[in-house]
Amino acid sequence: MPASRRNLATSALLLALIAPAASAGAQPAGFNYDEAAVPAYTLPDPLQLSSGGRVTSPEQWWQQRRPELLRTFEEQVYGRAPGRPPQMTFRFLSVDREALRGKATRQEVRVLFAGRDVNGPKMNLLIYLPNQRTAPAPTFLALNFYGNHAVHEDPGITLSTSWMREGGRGVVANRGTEASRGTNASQWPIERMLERGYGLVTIYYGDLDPDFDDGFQNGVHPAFYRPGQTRPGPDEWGAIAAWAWGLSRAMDYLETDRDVDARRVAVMGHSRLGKAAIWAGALDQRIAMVVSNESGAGGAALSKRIYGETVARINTSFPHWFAANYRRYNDNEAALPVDQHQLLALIAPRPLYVASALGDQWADPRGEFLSAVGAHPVYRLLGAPGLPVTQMPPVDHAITTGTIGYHMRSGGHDVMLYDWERYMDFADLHLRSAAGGPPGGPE
Ligand code: GTR
Repeated sequence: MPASRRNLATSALLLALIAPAASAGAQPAGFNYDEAAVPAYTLPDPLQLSSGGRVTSPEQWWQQRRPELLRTFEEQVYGRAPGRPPQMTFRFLSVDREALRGKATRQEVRVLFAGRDVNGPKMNLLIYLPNQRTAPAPTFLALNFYGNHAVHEDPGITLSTSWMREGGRGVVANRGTEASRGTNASQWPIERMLERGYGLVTIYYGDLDPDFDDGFQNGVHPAFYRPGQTRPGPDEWGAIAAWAWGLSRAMDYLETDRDVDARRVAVMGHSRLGKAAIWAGALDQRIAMVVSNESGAGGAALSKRIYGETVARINTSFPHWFAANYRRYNDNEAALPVDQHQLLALIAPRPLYVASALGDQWADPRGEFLSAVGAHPVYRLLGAPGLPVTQMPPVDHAITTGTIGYHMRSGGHDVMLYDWERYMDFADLHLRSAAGGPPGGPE
């Protein structure tokens, strides 16, 4: 290639690197999207102990293999997070029992991570529960990208005061405005969820960690530094782990709310928030079901399968997402001691739904499907049906009958009504009976 063209290609790549938000829906150039060009790779066996022995009983899974896999994902991929802060408190911000024309009870709860310190790190939960119900509601719990006020036009939602990215949606000087209300509503069919008997709890992800690389000075990380520590260690939490940690702290609150059935909470996340949803589900067995909507690299998609986004690319575009140790595998996926099917297996035997979109090749739909296939043996070991198919289903054909669900929707990188309807079909199967709690294993 002549030097001038090479420079052009380099600047196009650089532009893609520094403008991640703009490239989120596109398929960045310079990466492999050709099935025939995927190099051969070997996946580590979820049922083989690092010492070499085979896992043949559920006890061995719970006592040996699951803990060792969790530890490896913590140390090498997402980073270790602290537990529940002992001084954490909950404050009620608002309640309206006649919200959305009487269909819902809307409640806002502030979680103060540093106890009474209102200036310390905190997050706001926005909760909608169906008024038409006879028991505590099964509920979806999900982080959102643009502030709680963006999920619905409901004027009763408190406008977020957290930092948010500029570039539309009424965001001015990195803050949401009245014009931001409802600007992300297409991804949140709240009335439909209420109609189908589900509640929704949502949190702006920037409450936990604003999504840019500032060396971990803002967000929740600094509140947990040891004296003298200025950033997380190489095996300590990045932003994805902080977002996942927030989901667990939301579970802490939900366990105290009598109107929510905390044993029937499904965590759902889209894209980078899908990565966080899976990681939360792997760590926290109180989460009864996990939904990954196009979570892609570092989420449901296999890393060793070189297709779409790679480890080097994700660590370069988003240096703050993973533990620093994860950079060891830049352009070296073969050296990874784990792969993402093993992460999905950590959710077993709890129901897991993996969804892809045909137009989202960057996230590697086939790699997401194969990851679900790779988690299946662990579901079987634990006595759950797992994924009922071995071949990728046709586009817009959802597999919802097993304990692993899957679909590839037509269209691009997004959350659409089709996706939510399938998640609710799947939840109807697994979460509707108030009698059973989550089929999780021993803590
Ligand atoms: C992309 C990123 C993906 C995905 C996506 C998103 O830029 O490369 O891994 O997380 O953003 O979160 O929308």
